[in-house]
Amino acid sequence: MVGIVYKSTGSWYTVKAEDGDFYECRIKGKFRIKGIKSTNPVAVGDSVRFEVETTGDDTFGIINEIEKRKNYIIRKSVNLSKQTHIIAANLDQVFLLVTLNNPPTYPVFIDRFLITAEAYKIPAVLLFNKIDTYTPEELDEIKFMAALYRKIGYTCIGISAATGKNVDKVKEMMVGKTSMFSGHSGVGKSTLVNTIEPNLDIKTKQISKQHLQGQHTTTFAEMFDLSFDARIIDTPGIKGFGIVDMEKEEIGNYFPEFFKLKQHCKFNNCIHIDEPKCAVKDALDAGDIAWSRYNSYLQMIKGEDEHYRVDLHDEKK
Ligand SMILES: Nc1nc2c(ncn2[C@@H]2O[C@H](COP(=O)(O)OP(=O)(O)OP(=O)(O)O)[C@@H](O)[C@H]2O)c(=O)[nH]1
Ligand SMILES: [Mg+2]
Ligand SMILES: [Zn+2]
Repeated sequence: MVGIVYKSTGSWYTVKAEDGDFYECRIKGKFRIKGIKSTNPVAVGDSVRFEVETTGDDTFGIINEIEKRKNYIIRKSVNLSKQTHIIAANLDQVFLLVTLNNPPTYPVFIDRFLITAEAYKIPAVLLFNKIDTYTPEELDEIKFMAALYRKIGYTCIGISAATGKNVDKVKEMMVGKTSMFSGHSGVGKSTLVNTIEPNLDIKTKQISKQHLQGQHTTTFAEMFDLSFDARIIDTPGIKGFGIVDMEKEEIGNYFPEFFKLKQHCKFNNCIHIDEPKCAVKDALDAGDIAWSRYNSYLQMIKGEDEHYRVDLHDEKK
């Protein structure tokens, strides 16, 4: 049988077969995909082949093949670790939820996420959530960030999952597509899914527990069919976003505003650091490229970890 993985707990996979029935599946013993060393060989969104087995009253599936992925979002929990994790596969677009505070989302994290999406040509949208909570000064900061990313070409929308503000705009973008919500824990991913489709009633963080930073409310990625011909993957919050398998020379290609200028650099293999007559550095000096972007770029080139938020709880792998 053929189906799509809707949920993965690491040992069990919920697969929706073509006929619409859901099966709880396991994977065959030593099953591994060639070339990818990830902690999860099968990810939400994967298209799989499986056989149904029945023992006594139990019916379950055995996944024995994964179809080639159109794309996927993969990350390392820290840059130096060899452990990689495929967050989801076969996506039409990804939404990154960003909050200014509670929790803070820093540009370095946003940029690492965007670069990974660019590498697989997955359209990415930034959703600045919780706009109902900001002071006028904070709103200015959000507007500044949104303008910065819009200039590069990313769609940015200020939303409130709590009040529903601009959620219709998000829904419009989702029609006919498989999308994913990503971002730090507590930015409101599950709340937004609930606002979009109230009858799903996904568990979200209770207000009284909001101070417990680093506690993940959503613990496994899960896909939901929505009533308006759309699919959404709700994911657990991520703290850091380690870039996987990118050559130094290639990273600049995934910063669209750098890539556009590359042809004007003196050297065609310019990595925009010490080279003379570098169009990217010139644009930086002229204020046409944001320092925060260049800073993120340098960090990725040097292979440094982003600065993680101080967090007492260990991140879920
Ligand atoms: N004021 C306000 N609160 C919000 C908004 N969106 C989410 N929240 C609150 O933020 C808290 C965290 O929301 P969740 O939806 O659980 O966050 P999450 O991103 O799913 O978190 P994880 O599952 O841990 O990754 C909850 O208490 C929500 O009620 C918003 O737009 N405005
Ligand atoms: Mg959640
Ligand atoms: Zn250059």
